[in-house]
Amino acid sequence: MCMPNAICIHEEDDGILWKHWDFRLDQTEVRRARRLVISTIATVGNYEYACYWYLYLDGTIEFEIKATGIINTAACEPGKPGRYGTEVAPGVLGHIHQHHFCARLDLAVDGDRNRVVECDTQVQPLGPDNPYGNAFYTTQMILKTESGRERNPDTERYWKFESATANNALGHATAYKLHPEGSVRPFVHPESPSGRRMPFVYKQLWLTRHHPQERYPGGEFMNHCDGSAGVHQYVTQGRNIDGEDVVAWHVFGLHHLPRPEDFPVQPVAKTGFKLVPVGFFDVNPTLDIPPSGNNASTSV
Ligand SMILES: [Cu+2]
Repeated sequence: MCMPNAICIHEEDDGILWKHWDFRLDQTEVRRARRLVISTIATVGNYEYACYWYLYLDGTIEFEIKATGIINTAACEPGKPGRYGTEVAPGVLGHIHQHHFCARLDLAVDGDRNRVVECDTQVQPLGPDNPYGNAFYTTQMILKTESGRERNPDTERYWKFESATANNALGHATAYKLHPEGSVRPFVHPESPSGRRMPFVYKQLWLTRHHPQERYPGGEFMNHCDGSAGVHQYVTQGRNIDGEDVVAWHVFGLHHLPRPEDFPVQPVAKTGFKLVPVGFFDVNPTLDIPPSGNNASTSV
C-alpha cells in the first residue's frame, strides 16, 4: 500500500553513548544512546529513496538516504555486459551510474545570524618545530561572500557553521560542523546534456544568503531547464554571508556499481551527512543521562 505524504516518527536504541571502566576502582559507567528518527520514503518510478533525520542525545543531527527498489536494467548477451554495466543475472545488466543529492540547509545556529568557516588540517614540516613528525594543526578561513566550495580529502576539510552572536563558556562562537563524508566525484561530463542541467553537483557546498524564493539547487523546473537556473546562479549575486541568515547547500551522493546482490531487488545503499556540535555545548551534554539496566544481563 502506498500512503501519500506520510512521515514516520519513532525513537530507537543506538548502542553505547559513552562508557568508561576505571581500572583503579574496577568500576564501569555506561550510558546507552537513543535517537529520534523522522523519516519518509519517496518512490520515484523503479526506485525508493528513504529519507531519515536522526536526532541524537549528544546534539548530533544526521541525515541519511537509503536507496533501494529495482535497479535500472537492460538486456545483454549472456556473459557480455560491456564495460558500462555489470551483469546482475544471465542476460541482464545493471548500468553503472551515480545518485546526486543536495540538502538545502536553512541554518539557524544559536540564532539567525551565522558565519561559515572553512577548516583544513595542515602538516607541520619535519624540522625543529616538528622533530618527531607527528604535529599537525587546522587553519580556519571565514567565507565572507556567497560561493561554491569543494571538499578536500587531503586536508580533511570541514565547514563550521558558527553563531555570529553567541559564545560558549570558553569564549568561542557556538557552532556545528559538517564533514562531507558522503560526497562523491561526479563522473558525468559538465558539458554533457545531464551535466549542463545539474551544475550544482560539481561543488560539495554552496553558500547563499537566505532568500525565500531560492529553494531548489537545480532551479524551479530542472527536468526541462537549460541549466542556467539554480544555486550556481544564486551565488553570482555575491551577497555578504558573514553574520547573515545563511543557507548551506550540501551535495552528496552514491557511486553505484551494480552487483548481482542488487538484483532482483536492491538492499538499501546508504549515504548522507552529519551536523556535529563543535563548541555548541560547554561540556558533554549527556552527563545527566541515567544509567539503564538490562534484565537479561547476568553482569551486575
Ligand atoms: Cu543506483
